[in-house]
Order: sequence, then structure tokens, then C-alpha cells
Amino acid sequence: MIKGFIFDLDGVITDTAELHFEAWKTLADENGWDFDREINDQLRGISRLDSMQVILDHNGISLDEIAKADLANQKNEIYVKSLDEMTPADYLPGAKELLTHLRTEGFAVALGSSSKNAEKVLMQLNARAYFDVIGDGHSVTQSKPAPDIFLFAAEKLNLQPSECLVFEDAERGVDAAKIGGFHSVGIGPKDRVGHADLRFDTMEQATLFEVKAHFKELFS
Ligand code: B16
Ligand code: MG
Repeated sequence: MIKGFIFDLDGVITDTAELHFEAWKTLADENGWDFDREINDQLRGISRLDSMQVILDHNGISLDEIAKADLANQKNEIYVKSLDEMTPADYLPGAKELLTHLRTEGFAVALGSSSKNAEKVLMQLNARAYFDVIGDGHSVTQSKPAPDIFLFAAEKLNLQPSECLVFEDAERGVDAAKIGGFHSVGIGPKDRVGHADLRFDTMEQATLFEVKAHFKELFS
């Protein structure tokens, strides 16, 4: 039976991808690196330091851990500053409605994000009250596709992975859910999240009615 829902943040609850892109682009321009939307798409769902590594590899640059962390911090400062502009109007269409519906139906709800800025994003959206448990970039060390963040969230909800549905917009996020033994809902195009148990193009289509209809036997 499905008793809990675990949501990724960026790309599922709100679209911070554009803000991440702008912050990485600023850092890349300052350092004369090549960086475009194609590279940015590879950063979806992976941690800040792993993202930094992808960008450095793409540019054939090798740096020590301290220099890498310093650059990643610079990017983070730009990104965090841009979060100040985020408001409760910035949910992805359908996300707030689904979270509200889950609350009224009494499901357990957790966040399972790779971001270390998840609390700040939830605060800007005024979304904290929708979540019983916050799993974020501070909760585990191994980032997606390791299933650790979702296992952490399920354990805190006192649920088994088989009792939870994970919502993800990243290929590696869906990989993580599957490796962990969770049911999965992919948000986005087939070539990115087509391996999820159920897929919607947008969160607006991902209503509780549709989800229940698909996983009929798992809802009583
Ligand atoms: P931060 P998610 C991920 O969030 C983003 O998709 C990814 O692009 C970002 O690098 C990562 O968080 C780390 O974010 O720099 O704020 O710690 O999709 O797992 O909610
Ligand atoms: Mg995401």
C-alpha cells in the first residue's frame, strides 16, 4: 500500500533550474569556461560539487579539492542571492494543489532533494508545512543516483520504500528511486524520465486522481 510521497524539489515543486543555470553561467563567464544549456541539463539532480566536476571535466580543467570547493561556494553565493526573489507564486503549476490534496487525504509527505538550500527554497515558497520530513543535501553524503536520500526520507517517515511514491524530474533521480525499491513518478520528457513507473510531462498533469488510477492496486 502507498502511505507516503517523497518529492524531489528542483524541477518538481519549483523550477530553480533556471536560477542554477544563471549562477553557473556567471561563474563560467568570470573564469572563461565553456558552459551552455546542454551541460546544464547534465547537472539536474546532482550535488553542487559533482556539478562543479562535470563543468571542469567538460573544460578539461583539473583542480585540487580546495580550489574546487571555493569555486562551488562562489556559485552558491550567486544562487542563494537569486533565491531572495522567489515567492509563493513560484510553485510549478499543479505542485501546490497536489501537496494540499495529500495533506487533506492524510498521506505522509517528505522532501528528497540533493540541494543544501532546500530549507531556504521551501521558506521562500511558504511550503514547509506540507512536509513531515525534510531530506536534503545535508541529510546524506552520497547523492543521486545513490538511493540514500530517499531511504533517509522513508526511514524518517517510518515507511518501507515499497510504501512510498517518489516524484522526480531527473534521470539519475528516477535511477535512485528504482535502486532503492521505491515506486516512481517521472516529471518530464520520455528520454529523461521514461524509465519511471509512471510519467507525466508536467506536474499539472500529476493529480492524485491520475496517480491513484495508475497505481490502483497500491491504494485501498
Ligand atoms: P545546491 P533536486 C538539485 O536539487 C538540483 O537539481 C541540482 O541542479 C543541484 O546541483 C543540486 O540540487 C544541489 O543544489 O547547490 O542548492 O546544494 O533536484 O535534488 O531537488
Ligand atoms: Mg530535480
